[in-house]
Amino acid sequence: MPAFLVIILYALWIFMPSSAIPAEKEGLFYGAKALEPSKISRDGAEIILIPEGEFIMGLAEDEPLSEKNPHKKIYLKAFYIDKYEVTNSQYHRCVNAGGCDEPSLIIDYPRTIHEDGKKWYRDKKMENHPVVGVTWRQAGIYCRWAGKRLPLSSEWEKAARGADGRRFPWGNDWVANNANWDEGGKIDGYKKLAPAGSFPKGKSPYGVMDMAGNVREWVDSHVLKGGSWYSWPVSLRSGDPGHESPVERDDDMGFRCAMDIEPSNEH
Ligand SMILES: [Ca+2]
Ligand SMILES: [Ca+2]
Repeated sequence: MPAFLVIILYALWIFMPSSAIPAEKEGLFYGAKALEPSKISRDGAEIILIPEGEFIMGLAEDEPLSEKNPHKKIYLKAFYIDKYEVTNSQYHRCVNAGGCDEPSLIIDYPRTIHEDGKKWYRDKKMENHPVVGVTWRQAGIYCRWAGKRLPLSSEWEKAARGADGRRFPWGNDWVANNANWDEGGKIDGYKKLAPAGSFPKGKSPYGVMDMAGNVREWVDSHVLKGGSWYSWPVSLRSGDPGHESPVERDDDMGFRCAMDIEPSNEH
């Protein structure tokens, strides 16, 4: 099928209504141990518990290209994940502590998010914006510095969409102002990056923010998930397998970290 037809099919499909979502049943236990639903990790970031259990990963039968990535049930142990995308101020602290290299962008890049492509992440006005211009390796280094790690693709997807196979973090139907995507700023209010957590109505069933849009996020497998301020809705679907980028870093590429329930460095 020609590429433009695939794009048109995607565009039509995204606006189709869909069926209701059943309630989910999961426990907040790890073995017999009750777990805190959220807490603060070493870098000061709030982390949210994603409970043990199965979830539906991938694309439903009626979604384009689902034959390559069909719905399947995946079991995951409980884990924690950052509530928000890692911000410039968080990343800056790691740089100042000598744990991380500075992020970087090409100054004259046409989409650049700041007039000074080198210093955007030091701008006070952008402290709470997600850090961008970080490679997969830099993202992993930050997470380890913070006592965490990059999420598995499956963990990221469960944290985004819950257990019930919904298309978006908030439900099955596309809602144009629940996320920061590429609409020119007139619908969601942001032409480029938004501060982390700007879309509370777009939160996931566990309360994780910006799992659709704003920055697409590195996961453990070198893939970027969730789409960005530069993406169309189809890429903001939680079950979209995501894409390896042809470039190592960009102004819409960021990340968040995950953490095991019992970190190996705790004794
Ligand atoms: Ca936008
Ligand atoms: Ca995101």
